[in-house]
Amino acid sequence: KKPLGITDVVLRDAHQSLFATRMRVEDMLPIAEKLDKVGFWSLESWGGATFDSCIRFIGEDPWERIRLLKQAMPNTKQQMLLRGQNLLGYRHYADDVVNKFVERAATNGVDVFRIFDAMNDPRNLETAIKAVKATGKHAQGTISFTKSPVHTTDMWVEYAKTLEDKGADSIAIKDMSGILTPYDAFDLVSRLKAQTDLEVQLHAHATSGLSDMTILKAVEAGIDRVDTAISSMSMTYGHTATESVVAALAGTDRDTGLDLLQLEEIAAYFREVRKKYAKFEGSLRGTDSRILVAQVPGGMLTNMEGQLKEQGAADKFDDVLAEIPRVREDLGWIPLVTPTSQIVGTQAVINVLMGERYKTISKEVQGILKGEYGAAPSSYNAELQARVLDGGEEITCRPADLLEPEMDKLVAELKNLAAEKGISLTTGENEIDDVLTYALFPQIGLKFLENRNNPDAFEPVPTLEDALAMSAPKKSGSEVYTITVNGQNYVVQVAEGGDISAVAPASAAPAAAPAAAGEGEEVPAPLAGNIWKVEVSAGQAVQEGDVLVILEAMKMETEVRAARAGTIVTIDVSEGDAVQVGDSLLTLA
Ligand code: PYR
Repeated sequence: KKPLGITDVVLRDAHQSLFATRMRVEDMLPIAEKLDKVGFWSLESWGGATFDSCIRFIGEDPWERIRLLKQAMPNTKQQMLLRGQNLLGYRHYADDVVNKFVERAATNGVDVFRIFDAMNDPRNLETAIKAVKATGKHAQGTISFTKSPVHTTDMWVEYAKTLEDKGADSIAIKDMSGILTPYDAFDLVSRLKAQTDLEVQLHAHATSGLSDMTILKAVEAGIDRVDTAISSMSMTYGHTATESVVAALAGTDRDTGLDLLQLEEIAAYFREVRKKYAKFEGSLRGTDSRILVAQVPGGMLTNMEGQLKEQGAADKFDDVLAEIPRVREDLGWIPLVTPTSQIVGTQAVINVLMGERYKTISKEVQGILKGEYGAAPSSYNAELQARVLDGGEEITCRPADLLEPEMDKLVAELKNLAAEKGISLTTGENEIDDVLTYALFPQIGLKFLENRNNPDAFEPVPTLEDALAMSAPKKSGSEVYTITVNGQNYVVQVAEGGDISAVAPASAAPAAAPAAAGEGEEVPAPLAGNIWKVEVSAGQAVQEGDVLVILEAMKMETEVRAARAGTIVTIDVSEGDAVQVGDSLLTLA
């Protein structure tokens, strides 16, 4: 008998995929004791986007979260997802930051580190694997599974062997898009078991409807462990239900040994919790076969929907889904997983919204084409790469070899900023954790540290009352209008028969007034986002193609360039401003 090990992902990837990573630690702790008694091989509870969401939206210290979870579940290994040399951010960090981050994560409560690289460049996992080994914790190497004309099972097996040589204790097949078919899984797992000495674990998303079948065939091929999510937090953008796998294998030689009744109590708890987060849920109700073509991971789909809504372009969803594989091909068939999912997704949105492919190339796409993220599985679109390199050289070494140690500089930087802004930092044994927060997210991290004890600076705590009010059906036959009175927009709901049934001030700012004739021509924001940098000033002469403004939109930096030569007349925005699509950034004469 060889019981199948289960990693339940309810505390991390389940809510990341189902409701945009919004679950708060207050909704985790009440069930921790029960979770701790189940006998999971591990519980995935940290990493991925949790860190980002904690400091950006929720206003919760992610370090405190992992400490509380570990304390509340002393008998269960806590597992995190780490983006290799990117840690939990969107760029490569110097090795000393990777080492310190891993050491602090281990000290604060992480027992298993699942380490992946979005390019599947093994050099990008090297430092993190070594750092985990140095702490005595479990280092799991990861195949970021994807399909393309250049990916083969041979390639995956070779990649796993390389990670084994680099010291990985086990290997995860990370099927973040849910596109691994049952028979391919059987083949891949069989070969990994035969050709490496590693334990093998499968992480599959349910989005395309394959995951239950794929898990079963992986079990038949002798897989050691699988990821699942408690049933009330399973399926659609998420994962196969824990209880389904437990029931399917009960009485077989792969019986998980887990108790369905115990699991049912946990499922009942999360069924109620989930209701509060309704407004963050995506619209998918069952299986999405578009995934099989576009290969968009579950976690990314909900984000894309949200981001397109923010851009006022929800109707462009299908166009963007079709553009994604084309961008992927241009970038050497890289897998789609953070950060490449965001990088490719955002570029696809830009390409569609601007009506011309690569009119603007995000800084991150430029980074990939320059080799800053490592080697891609296949060659890049040569023309695009040449345009970005602009005569420069592509990086071919391990990108982090070019990065100077950064910890000392970051410590000093944060100290100065804290003094300047009157931010009180953590003192004592956890002191360095604030520096790591700042290192991973310089802007958002600093803002978080500044507002750590000010809940008003973050999203309000979701409540069941708010969720219910939101989902109340609109009166039948009523219409909603936006009207403008004295420059203020109001949303008015008019019932059948003409009675006004609701009035609320609208939050959207009125569109910027067009510049008077002779004052030049407005340069509008191509995307909704925040002004990151204004690169020009009034009176300045610019050439066609000069960068005018850098916009942070959809987590990427997008340059707005001059469409023609001219002189800047006015600057209409400041750094840090939020802008909507079409808002005037500046005027050019
Ligand atoms: C993350 O890094 O957030 C993923 O879920 C892959």
